[in-house]
Amino acid sequence: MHHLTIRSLSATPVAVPLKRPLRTSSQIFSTVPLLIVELSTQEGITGNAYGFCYTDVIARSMQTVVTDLGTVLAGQRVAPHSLSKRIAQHFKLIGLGGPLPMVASTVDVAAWDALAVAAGMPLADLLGAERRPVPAYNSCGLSLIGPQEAADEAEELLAGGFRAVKMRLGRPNFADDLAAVRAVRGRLPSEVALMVDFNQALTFADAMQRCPALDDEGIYWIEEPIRHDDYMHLAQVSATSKTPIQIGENCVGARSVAEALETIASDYLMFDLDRIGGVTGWRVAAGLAAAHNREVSSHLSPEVSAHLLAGTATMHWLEYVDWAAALLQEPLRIVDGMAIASELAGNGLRWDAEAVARYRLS
Ligand code: SMN
Ligand code: MG
Repeated sequence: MHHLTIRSLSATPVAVPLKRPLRTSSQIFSTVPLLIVELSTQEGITGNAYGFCYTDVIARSMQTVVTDLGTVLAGQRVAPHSLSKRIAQHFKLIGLGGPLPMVASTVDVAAWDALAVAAGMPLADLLGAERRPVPAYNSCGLSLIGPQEAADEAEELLAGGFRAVKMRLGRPNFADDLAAVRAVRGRLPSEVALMVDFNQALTFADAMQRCPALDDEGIYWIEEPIRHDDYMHLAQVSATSKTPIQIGENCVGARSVAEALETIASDYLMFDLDRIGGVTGWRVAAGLAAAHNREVSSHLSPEVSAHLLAGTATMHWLEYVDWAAALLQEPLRIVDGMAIASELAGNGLRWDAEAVARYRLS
């Protein structure tokens, strides 16, 4: 097959129940709203993707944005580089912000999936990567809960051979965060890495106190202590804290990654597939990070991120969440704490139609 041509886009909003409700410092999730996106081609091949929508109403309302974008892209060649320019042009005046980067990214991911399916190759292979296992941390719990409950849960999260877990911080009183960290750290074997995530909860002044106060608590990284885009202050927090600072899940496109790198806002970077610009955007951003010798992890979307991290020169950690597992014929495999990118042709996202119908948002 020489090339593929877009016929249409379709989107299905779903809300998948979580095994453990997720309490972050700003939002509590008991279900996760995802938007399933399918790109149909005139040649009969379909490309699949999903985006995380944060709220049900966004998942529902982006459905029509995706199908409308399909009418704009119909007849275009499935060439992700050209498509991403076309989509950026389409959203130029309203601006690629809010949920729109997720729309653009899922279309890009679906386009790459269609290409990989047509080529009969797993996505990583199509991108020229060796499908090496990626170290994964378990992010399926450790919300803002009490210390004993957190310690018990941390131990449960090691099932599957995980050698790293992430807990949420940002309780009003730092003493409560510290008690939870100590309970969890004390329960985990010393070789298990413990990441913590403030989800932007702190002011600059609080971060300058609280991050160095965690210096000797055996923490692997501190994520988003303050506003995600306050690179100048993040740089100061990074310089003051011995524990590496991690940011990046809120970087929209490679431009903000370049800025974060230039300002040395953090020690580590993580890319969110939905915000970074899908496969195409990831590869640009990963090139920037590699040029700065900066480790790259993934945020959510573990199935596709496993392919991309395998091809990322400065591959670091994959964030494992099982959110989409219930929707998939073949959920992402974790073997001995490592994520194994799917061997199927494409990105490995093949829907379980019954599950999609069950969780569909009306
Ligand atoms: C996070 C992001 C989005 C929803 C829940 C939790 C968190 C993470 O920042 O990094 O996992
Ligand atoms: Mg985070």
